[in-house]
Amino acid sequence: MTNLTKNQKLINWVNEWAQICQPDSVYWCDGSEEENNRLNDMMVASGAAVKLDDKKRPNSYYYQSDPSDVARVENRTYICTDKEEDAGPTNNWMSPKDMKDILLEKFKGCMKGRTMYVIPFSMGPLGSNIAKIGVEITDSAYVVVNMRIMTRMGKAVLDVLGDGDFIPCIHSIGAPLAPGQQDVAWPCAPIEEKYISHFPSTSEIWSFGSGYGGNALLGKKCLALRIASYMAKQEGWLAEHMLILGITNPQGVKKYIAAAFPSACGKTNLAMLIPTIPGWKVETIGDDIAWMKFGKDGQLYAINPEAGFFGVAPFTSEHTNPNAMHSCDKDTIYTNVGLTPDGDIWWDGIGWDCPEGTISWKGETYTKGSDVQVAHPNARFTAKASNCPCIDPDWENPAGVPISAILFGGRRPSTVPLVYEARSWAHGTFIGSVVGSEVTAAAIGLAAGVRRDPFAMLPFCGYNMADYFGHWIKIGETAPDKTKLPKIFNVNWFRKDETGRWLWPGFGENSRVLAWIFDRCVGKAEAIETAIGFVPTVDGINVEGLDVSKADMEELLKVDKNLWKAEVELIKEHYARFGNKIPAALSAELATLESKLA
Ligand code: SAT
Ligand code: MN
Repeated sequence: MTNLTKNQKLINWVNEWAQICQPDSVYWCDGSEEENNRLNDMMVASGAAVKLDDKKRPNSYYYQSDPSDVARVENRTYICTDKEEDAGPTNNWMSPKDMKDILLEKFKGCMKGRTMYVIPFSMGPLGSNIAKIGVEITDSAYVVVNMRIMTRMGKAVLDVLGDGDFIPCIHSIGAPLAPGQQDVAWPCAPIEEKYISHFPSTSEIWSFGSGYGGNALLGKKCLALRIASYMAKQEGWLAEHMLILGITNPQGVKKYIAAAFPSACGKTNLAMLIPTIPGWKVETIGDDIAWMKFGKDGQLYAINPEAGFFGVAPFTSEHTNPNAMHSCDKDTIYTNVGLTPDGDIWWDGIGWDCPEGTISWKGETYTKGSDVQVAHPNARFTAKASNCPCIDPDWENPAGVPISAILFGGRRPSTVPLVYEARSWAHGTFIGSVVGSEVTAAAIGLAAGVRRDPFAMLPFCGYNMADYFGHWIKIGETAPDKTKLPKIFNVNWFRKDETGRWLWPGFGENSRVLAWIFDRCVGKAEAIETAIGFVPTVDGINVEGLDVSKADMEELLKVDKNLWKAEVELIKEHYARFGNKIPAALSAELATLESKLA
């Protein structure tokens, strides 16, 4: 029983699942600091967590996962719809009935010997008309303390919910304890028993067997992307795998940009970028997810549904991303990084040598010259957005921020120029539909190599991806004021020359490209129209003080017709996957590109 809510539907739902999962007790999370401290103390006492040195890393904790549970499991992630076609060719599919039959068996008694935590959470600022409320049931206290950072969580959410509807999210690590059985530090189920299941038509999430990241923190990829993308299609808005940043020019004019890149393309780095060009400023709204809706003024407004960053730790440093480094100075949960003998953390690329005696994510001891992998490549920090030094003053504005530009991009060593602008919303949709990049360490079970990752949504689209393309086209066609639609751009920080040398320095220097984009949005910067869209003139991008030659700049902005003809053939192969479901507007864009290249 709880006195935190009178929502009978919620209480009944929790009781029903308590009967199925048979936990020793049910605990309703109020989200208080006292509760958080209690759970942290409990996990330190049980050996699941280590409290880091309070002077070095105040209020921060360290976890090692089970070696089998280190990332999202795409091959165990399902979209459950009545018809397979509605999940589409890019999702694993099972019928809702078959999946629920399998999972109900698994959930039976799965929380024996454990506590069932009830986590009310809001994706988006409490009370925002773009926000959604979910309730996650979990048997993992690690999930509770992570959800407290990543979402608005606890009693305040129940107060806003009242007797309204919530998105039910059921999670178990799938490791019941027999009477007297000793627990392990990171309990979870074997890989073939993990199921990350989504039921879009009933807005439900059932996740079994994993305690890690997006498999277990169900507000993030499961709700805010897979379920929300389906809702967004029904309701006429956009739920996207995009960072949101605010950029201010030297005259004090501010614009907001949303950007989608596949994992491992530096999304968090771009969201927190420190411009190298004088007078410009970048501030962060979010680093992973954007929910966008048209406002009464006809502009597209975005909120970040999250409240924290679940960032990849390795190669985050004072050099690559000082703002991310300082976001995790305190109040942070570290998972699968190294633990140093003085109670600090370490990972590859952190900017200093690994201290002797550091404990690896697998519990091995590092000594100089040993080949111990200290941090897992997908090691993470869970940090509060409010601790980010460059957080935007409007990051919690319930109305969101008006979006002027949308960027797409991937890791493309050749063919794709540093930046180009779409001719129209439909052309921009085409550009988003063909985004491609390298496979990320955040996803296991995939062959390495370059893959298409449309809109960076491949693992996150809760319905048929071709219908999702169609939804994007429709958003453009039905926009309340087409002149106020964001401009769409493609960027590529990853161009190389034939010798494999990077042509563009990246990081803070990307502000030069953002400045060009900003100026395009206010009708200032120069561009030339090419077959693929508008490309900057060779001196269109400010390279003052930058060691990039004119020849390199020409190469970076070149549209090589032969390479693009080959690209067109690859795009046809990519589209073929969706058969005749590809929207006519996108086939037309492809035909236009082909004819412009002829
Ligand atoms: O584990 S998460 O899904 O939260 C992060 C990622 O895999 O991109
Ligand atoms: Mn992501």
